[in-house]
Amino acid sequence: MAKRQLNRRQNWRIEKIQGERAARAAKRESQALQTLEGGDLGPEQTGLVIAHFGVQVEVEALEGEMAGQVFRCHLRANLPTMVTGDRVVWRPGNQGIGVIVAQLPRNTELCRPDPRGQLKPVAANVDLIVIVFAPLPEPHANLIDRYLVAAEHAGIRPLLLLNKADLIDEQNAVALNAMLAVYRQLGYPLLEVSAHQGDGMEQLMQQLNGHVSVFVGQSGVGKSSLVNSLLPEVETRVGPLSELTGKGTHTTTTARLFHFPGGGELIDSPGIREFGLVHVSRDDVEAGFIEFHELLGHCRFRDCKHDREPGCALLKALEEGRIQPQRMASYRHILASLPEDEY
Ligand SMILES: Nc1nc2c(ncn2[C@@H]2O[C@H](COP(=O)(O)OP(=O)(O)OP(=O)(O)O)[C@@H](O)[C@H]2O)c(=O)[nH]1
Ligand SMILES: [Mg+2]
Ligand SMILES: [Zn+2]
Repeated sequence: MAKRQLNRRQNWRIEKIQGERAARAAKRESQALQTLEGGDLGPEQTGLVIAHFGVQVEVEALEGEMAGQVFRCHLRANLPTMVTGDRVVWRPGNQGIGVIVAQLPRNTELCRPDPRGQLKPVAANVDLIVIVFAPLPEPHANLIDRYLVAAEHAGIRPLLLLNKADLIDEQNAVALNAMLAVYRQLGYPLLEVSAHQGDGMEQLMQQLNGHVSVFVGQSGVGKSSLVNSLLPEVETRVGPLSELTGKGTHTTTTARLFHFPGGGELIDSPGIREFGLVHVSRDDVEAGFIEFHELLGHCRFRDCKHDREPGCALLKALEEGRIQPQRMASYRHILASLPEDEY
């Protein structure tokens, strides 16, 4: 009991300190904004958010003589949260600083829950989600399936990318190939590359050319290494795997957008520990499993939970091998993790 009270008091203190810190940052921000607004601001123009840091974002000018230049921008009050890939209306100020006046509508929005389970957009206006995995850190099919559900939900095309092909060996090949076979059979585009040795990188480049893509996946799979290999003039930070756990060490901390010389953009995003899907419904999850599409609506009971109901079209397909056991397990795992009311 005493311990719990102490924890509550500690929590309260932490929240108080964090609240004060946020208030101070907001005050500094509004003072900076006032100074800027009081000075000479250039005309309103469109820009592209290429990275964001707490309350400030980096905007690339898209128009006029300043096109291509990057400005650190403050946000006018009451604007929604900006993410990498957002198009905005902004006004340049002095010394590479500017003010964002408005956010332009997004075509697409890739979201994921933050550690508190609140839904946060991570990238805007992308048309290709590149789901990166590798022999090491050990890949999880369930995480890939979660990304596939999120991609379907957001209406964004997925591409599966196995990086570190140079690390495929006798020990991991069987399990890896079995996993790849599952996705090939489902018809998902899949590439095997090595950022280090260059294998497959040209095909990857072809797939990305002209698109706005975002690299997602566990920490340590080599997303930033792929960026460095695709765009040699970019030198984004790469970090080793933990010797203790074999997992990534969360090197990239903010999503950042890069341009391809021939057109198209690429967003490198921070790796994640796990990808909860709290914002989707049971229907959304089912819609994210493409092999279910032709079966849904064919169960005997309209509210079938595909658990052990008689006359279930999904269970029958599972028995007949038209649904792969790994995918059914993944589906159940995702459903079990949704909040109660969705389940
Ligand atoms: N063997 C091998 N190692 C690679 C390859 N690509 C990346 N790595 C290594 O994998 C580790 C992690 O690479 P990063 O590029 O930092 O991974 P990341 O996905 O960006 O990680 P986060 O930023 O933490 O999400 C580094 O030690 C890289 O050198 C590859 O093709 N082959
Ligand atoms: Mg990285
Ligand atoms: Zn059913």
